[in-house]
Amino acid sequence: MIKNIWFARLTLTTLAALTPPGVEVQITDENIEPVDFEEDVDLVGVTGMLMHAPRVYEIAQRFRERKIPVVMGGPHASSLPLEAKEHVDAVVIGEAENVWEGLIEDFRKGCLKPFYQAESFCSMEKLPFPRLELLHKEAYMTINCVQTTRGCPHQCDFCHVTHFFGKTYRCRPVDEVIEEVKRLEGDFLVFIDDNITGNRRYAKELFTRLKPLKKKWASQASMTLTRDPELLKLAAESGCVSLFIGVESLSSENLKDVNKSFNQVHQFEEAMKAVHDHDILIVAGFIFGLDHDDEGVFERTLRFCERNRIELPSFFILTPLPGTALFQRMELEGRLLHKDWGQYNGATVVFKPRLMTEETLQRGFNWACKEGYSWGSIFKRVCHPQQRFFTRVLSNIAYRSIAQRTPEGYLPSLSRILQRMNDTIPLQNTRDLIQRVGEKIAEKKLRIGQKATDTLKLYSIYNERFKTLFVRLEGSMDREGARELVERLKGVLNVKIQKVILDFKDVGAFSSEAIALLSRKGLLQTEEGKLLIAMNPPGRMS
Ligand code: B12
Ligand code: SF4
Repeated sequence: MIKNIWFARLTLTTLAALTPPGVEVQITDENIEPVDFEEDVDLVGVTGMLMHAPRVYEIAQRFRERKIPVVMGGPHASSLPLEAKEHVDAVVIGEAENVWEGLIEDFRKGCLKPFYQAESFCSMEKLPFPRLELLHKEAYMTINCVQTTRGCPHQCDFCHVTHFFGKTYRCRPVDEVIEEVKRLEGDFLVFIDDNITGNRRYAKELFTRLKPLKKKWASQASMTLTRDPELLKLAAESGCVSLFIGVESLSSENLKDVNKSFNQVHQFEEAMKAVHDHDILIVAGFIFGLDHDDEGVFERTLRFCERNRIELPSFFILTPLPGTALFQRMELEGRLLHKDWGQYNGATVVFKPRLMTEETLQRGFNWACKEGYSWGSIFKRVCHPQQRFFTRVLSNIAYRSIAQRTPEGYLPSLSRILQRMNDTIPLQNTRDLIQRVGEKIAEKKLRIGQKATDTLKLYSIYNERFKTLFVRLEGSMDREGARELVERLKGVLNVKIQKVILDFKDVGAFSSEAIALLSRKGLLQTEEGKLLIAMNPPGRMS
């Protein structure tokens, strides 16, 4: 099943292509086959992401026991070269293009250096085509993987890409990409770029040149793509059938925290629709455990995916990768639980979340993975009259088989309550509204259609550690709004939620009846009995 969605990384096929002629190369991808530790080889190169580090070190040790030198490269070795060096003979920091040949030369002369690092990023021109023929093609959905750019113009705090490539975005000459694509067998390929539309002009040229090849392709792009209708249209016309989009969070505060404010929450639904209108399947990435995530995040996110018919939701637990701004911050705040890299896999909690316990985050994530790929949820997301229905169903079945392996989870008990706490309350009566600054709005003939004031919005966040619910209110409050608020608060104060903090500063207008009700219930006073809202209304307030 997993084979149906698994494609090959370009790392080892790229290294093979960079290897000088005359050196025989063999590739083993441990995702699909075991390593033969008795293999007759002279030099071993190993790679891996952070979570693979313990296994990479084990593999290195087995070969070194046989006195076969081992070289390590890749994202992990590049972030923590000193650690890696303790387990291997040489470490390649960063890209291999400008150093691999020299390293092999040193090896031949018997003078392997401990570290190799190029002085600058490599040129993207005339890169050799990866040696895809060295892979077992039957083990993957496709081995047709091509890279058109390296890096990303953005710098999200949790992402390793900008740390690895610097704040550069390098594009290969379009001619060379087209030549590589033409040589591929079959009509489907994956562009393994981190953000294929990072340079719109380049992407438009690439997509225009791809059109006549009549291939179908999948890739990753940031949400900014959806703001350029011409680019999106070109992507679809050039054969784009699926995009991984990092949505990350439905909270603007979270996105701001991780330097991803270019994802605009209020545009999400429109953005998803734009992609679907071009018949492109969406694989959407969401991160759980960001600092403004409370127990309600799991259900809220899953319902968003169902409402927007996101074909393949991908949930991750926030994972601080060494070298990233996020890692630095977490380390400084003393929030890392350990440095057992094997568990830094995006599915295990390795830090102290701010508003939840570690257990709630882990169980909630497990619940979202399982529930998101339950038949009911799959049905809600894929049942609509668009093309490629079977692709949508089959890829969901493959994802489901992975999700099934997730350990048991549960929906945190407060999830429902928190969803209800956030439902907007419509304003029923504009009569008698008094603005915070002290004028009667009704006298100014407030129209009910006025966006800013015709509702009472609630933004609730629950801090599990302090058992406190924080509710920020925004808009206008009439008697019905106040009554509904009181009702909801009665419902939330239970064994788990012990304290509620209400923030009225963004409520622009109250009716006098609302004020009366709130103060009767003691909601307008601080714990010390001080009045919370200075209304200064004209006339007497009841
Ligand atoms: C394709 C891809 C995937 C595919 C992998 C498919 C597969 N068969 O493994 C999928 C989508 C499944 C995937 C999943 C994940 N991925 Co991923 N993925 C990538 C991506 C976009 C491209 C990889 C690639 O082919 N690169 C092209 C090659 C040429 O570049 P390279 O690998 O860096 O290799 C160069 C150098 O590093 C060096 N080098 C590398 N290894 C070695 C070894 C030797 C001996 C030498 C000499 C040199 C050398 O030489 C190469 C040429 O210069 C990278 C980002 C990127 N741009 O690389 C992220 C990336 C590798 N993924 C990353 C992550 C975190 C993940 C996940 C853990 C995400 C998650 N939270 O679940 C999962 C893990 C899945 C798993 N179980 O393996 C991180 C790794 C960060 C880290 N420090 O470990 C990256 C860097 C992206 C990021 N956002 O930060 N991923
Ligand atoms: S947009 Fe994507 S690839 Fe670029 S820095 Fe952010 S997470 Fe990384």
